Amino acid sequence: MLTERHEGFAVLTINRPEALNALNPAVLDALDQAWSDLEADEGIRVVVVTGAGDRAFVAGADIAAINRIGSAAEGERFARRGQAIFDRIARSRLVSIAAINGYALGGGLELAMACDLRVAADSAEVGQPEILLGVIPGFGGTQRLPRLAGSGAALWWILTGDRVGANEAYRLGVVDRVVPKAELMTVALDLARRLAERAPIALALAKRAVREGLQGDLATGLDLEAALFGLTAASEDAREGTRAFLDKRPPRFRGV
Ligand code: CO8
Repeated sequence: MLTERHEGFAVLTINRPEALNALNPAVLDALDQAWSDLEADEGIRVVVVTGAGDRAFVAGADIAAINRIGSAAEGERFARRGQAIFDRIARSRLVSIAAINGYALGGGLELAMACDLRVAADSAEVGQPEILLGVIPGFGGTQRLPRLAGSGAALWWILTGDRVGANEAYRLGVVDRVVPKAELMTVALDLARRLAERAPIALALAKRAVREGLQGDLATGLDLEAALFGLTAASEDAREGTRAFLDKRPPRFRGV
């Protein structure tokens, strides 16, 4: 795992290019640890997640490790471990951007879908090919893909195992932007930089309102929104943001 810190944001690179960044237990542990370190760093508010090399974001969970699973209980433990790490990313105060630089398959697409925003290179290919190996997605794909693309497209991808190009993934709402491959990191880093300039409390609570709101019914979500709006409105950054607008100057947010 490579972590590169910038002003307000970090770039996390899954670094196992010889296996197209496949997620074995050691890579999952390293991802979990790297995320803990970034969450503990108050200077970091946004994380770009990408894959090393120019071929893959992440080509899935490690197939050799899946082959060694000896029982249903062991398989369930492996699935729960990956789910817990990805869910932590989804619930984190850190806003995450997946920069999909190539294959995002199986656990790789599941990692990208746990992120808040997805920018893909036009040459990227995504999919849930687990069924071709005799298993089903286990790191959240059966749940997050239908939430993004609807049940028809999700079932199509999961039942066929077909790989899909970045533009089709964009059409279905699975990725949010498609850019020429050479521009991918420039676009992702520029987005990270802009988000890191936003009022920190509002940034984290806006993410929470959308993410948690989607878990329940509309009335519960509206209650949550009102409560979180109250917290942002009472912050010093809200005084500063509104005063700066009235004074016709850029705001200076401090995260308080
Ligand atoms: N696991 C382990 N090694 C991999 C993986 C992987 N997922 N993907 C690629 N590699 C390795 C290859 O074995 C190869 O290694 P080596 O050079 O030592 O032979 C190296 O990466 C390069 O790959 P290829 O030679 O295959 O490269 P190609 O350009 O021919 O093909 C593909 C690229 C199409 C991406 C091809 O590598 C491929 O199909 N990979 C597998 C994709 C896949 O099926 N992913 C889903 C895996 S299952 C999963 O993610 C389940 C998640 C939930 C699990 C829940 C717990 C049980």
